[in-house]
Amino acid sequence: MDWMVTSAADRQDVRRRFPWVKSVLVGLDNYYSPPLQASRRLRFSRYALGIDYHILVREKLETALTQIRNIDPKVMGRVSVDTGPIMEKAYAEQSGLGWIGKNGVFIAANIGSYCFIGTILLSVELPVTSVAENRCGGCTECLERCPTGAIVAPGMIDARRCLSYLTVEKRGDFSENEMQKLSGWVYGCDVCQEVCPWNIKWQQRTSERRYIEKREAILDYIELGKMINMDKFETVFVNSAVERLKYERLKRNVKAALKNMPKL
Ligand code: B12
Repeated sequence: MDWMVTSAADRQDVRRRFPWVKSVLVGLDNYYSPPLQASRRLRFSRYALGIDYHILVREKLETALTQIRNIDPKVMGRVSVDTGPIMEKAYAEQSGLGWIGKNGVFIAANIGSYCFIGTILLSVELPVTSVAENRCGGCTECLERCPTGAIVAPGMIDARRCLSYLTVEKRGDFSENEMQKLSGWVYGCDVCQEVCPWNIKWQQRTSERRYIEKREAILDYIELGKMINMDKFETVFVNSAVERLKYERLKRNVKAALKNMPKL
């Protein structure tokens, strides 16, 4: 993830790359789905149980941008979801829709943190919104329950230790220590969100069926354990965020997780 360093300056001020920007519109999309029945040994993050959010959030924001342009065709705009030089959580926090939690994830008021963030950069001045109150207070559930202690300080993540980084971004083999900490997770990790009292209070099943349309297929697939195969990988994960991981790395994750399953 060297790009985080190389693009750091651009990330701090989007006008470096897009000098015409006057406002950033933030869009949130709920992707929450209830946990699955306990019989499932291996865990898979909720954010990747359906069609890739890069596709769906962009689709919705492009529609919004078209509507903005119908109102004023002179408006310049650009949609960005995840991959642009934009600190999406920072803009979400500036938008007043919620706050960045101690788990380092943006918690939207009345929705929780199971929401994707997308932005529309605009060449028009929009009314400035005020930052919402940070409501984490004295709670430290996420810091205490993170399986690898990756939340090194409130809101500060040592990404190298985060199971999401290890299962999604890390290339090559896991160290013995990393394998022992997988706790059954084979793609992403939701622990710091599952233990969050605000999620327990606000989480609601997404109305966007496409975010969970692959749920059963994905879980049947990973439950094959060592028997997972390449052909089925392509069928199950087509158009999902997992495609980028490729079969070999998912197989690495499943084998490592099975070898170090937490004792029930
Ligand atoms: C790199 C990345 C990761 C890395 C590193 C995570 C991290 N915390 O840095 C890894 C692979 C570990 C990861 C994991 C996950 N990710 Co991720 N990730 C990103 C990505 C692409 C960039 C984040 C980044 O720049 N990090 C670098 C640090 C330094 O910046 P930061 O995280 O934004 O936080 C700093 C700034 O916000 C800054 N800040 C705050 N206010 C202000 C104001 C100003 C003016 C400035 C300059 C700075 C600033 O302070 C923060 C601390 O330094 C974003 C998409 C995006 N473009 O933002 C998605 C994103 C943050 N990820 C997302 C998700 C869903 C996850 C996971 C939950 C997935 C999963 N279940 O496995 C986990 C959660 C891990 C965690 N607890 O944070 C969502 C979060 C949605 C939400 N509700 O917040 C995003 C927004 C993608 C999206 N488009 O929806 N992710």
